[in-house]
Amino acid sequence: SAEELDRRIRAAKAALGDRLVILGHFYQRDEVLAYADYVGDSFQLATAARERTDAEAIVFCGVHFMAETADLLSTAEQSVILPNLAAGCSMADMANIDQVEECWEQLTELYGTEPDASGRVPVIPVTYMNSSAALKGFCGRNGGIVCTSSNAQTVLEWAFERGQRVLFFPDQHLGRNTAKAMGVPLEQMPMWNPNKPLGGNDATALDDSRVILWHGFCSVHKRFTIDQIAKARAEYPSVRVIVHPECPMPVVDAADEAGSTDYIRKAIEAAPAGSTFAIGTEINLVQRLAAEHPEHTIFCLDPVICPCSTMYRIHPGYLAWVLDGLLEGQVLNQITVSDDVALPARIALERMLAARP
Ligand code: CIZ
Ligand code: SF4
Repeated sequence: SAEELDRRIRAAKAALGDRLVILGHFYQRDEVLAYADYVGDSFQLATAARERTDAEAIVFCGVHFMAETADLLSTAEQSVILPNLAAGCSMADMANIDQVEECWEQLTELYGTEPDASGRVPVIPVTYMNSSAALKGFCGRNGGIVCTSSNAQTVLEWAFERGQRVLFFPDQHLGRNTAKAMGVPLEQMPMWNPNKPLGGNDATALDDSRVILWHGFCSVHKRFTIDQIAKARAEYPSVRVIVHPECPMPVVDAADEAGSTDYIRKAIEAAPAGSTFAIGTEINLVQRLAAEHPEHTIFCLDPVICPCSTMYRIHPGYLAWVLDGLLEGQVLNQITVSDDVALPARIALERMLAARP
């Protein structure tokens, strides 16, 4: 029962004390976040993992790539635990290392490896944080870098200083929305479809390319539509519409603003009381923001409650199970990134941290 689980989780937390840290992503359900020592987005949580070197066990209530990132940034003595191994991310799964290597080979054939007159290499790979450690490692090995939804523009600027073009994966929407805001024309953003030779793109599109977009998307954020925005504006003429940059381009264009979770939170916090917000991002986060800010009217653009289905796979039962394991000296569901991947992946993450203004 819920009471029984609550009792087990609290008892384990009390017994383990500072040896345990529980991290909870913004998109987790409230029943799980009730036990989290830190709540944040994937990058904030990875940073928390790095700061809590006193904790032997890091239990990550989020999805697989986030637990991997926590393992990359934590010490070798710490173990990272994902309460349910089936909590993946459908977007991260849309680009696997074999497909990316294959793409890279074809792009190298097409563009060669020679830098241009100003020393810029033909292609710089950029991976969104929402990707496997293997892809972060790929970027580390090939002159590339990681980005988050908060620093995507800074990272693309970094990449354009060093490369003639960017290969951006896995999220086409974040890549397109960010590059468009920087003035890159849509014609110079061909899409790479890993299922077709040369991405199924004609060579001309690839010749003129500035950003080659991978064919990935977030199944939660791609649900938002311009009709939902029109409806919100009709109902609340003064509404501020803020969407996440993982939303499709027409939705980002129709919104008042687009930004990361952190951006959305800060915008709400800075607004005068009595403001109305329509938010295009994951429902658990939107409902929590609404509960935390009774002085505003805050609602989700999508009227159909739609959480991230893989985030939802973490529930208190799994949390209680891994904590009981720790009490018995067992590390269940440990996430480890092997050194051959971890070393270059850390390089790509370090480049991102250094690129930050
Ligand atoms: O869509 C997601 O999963 C996001 C934005 C995660 C994160 O924390 O960056
Ligand atoms: Fe992946 Fe989207 Fe879920 Fe985030 S919200 S974990 S990007 S499927």
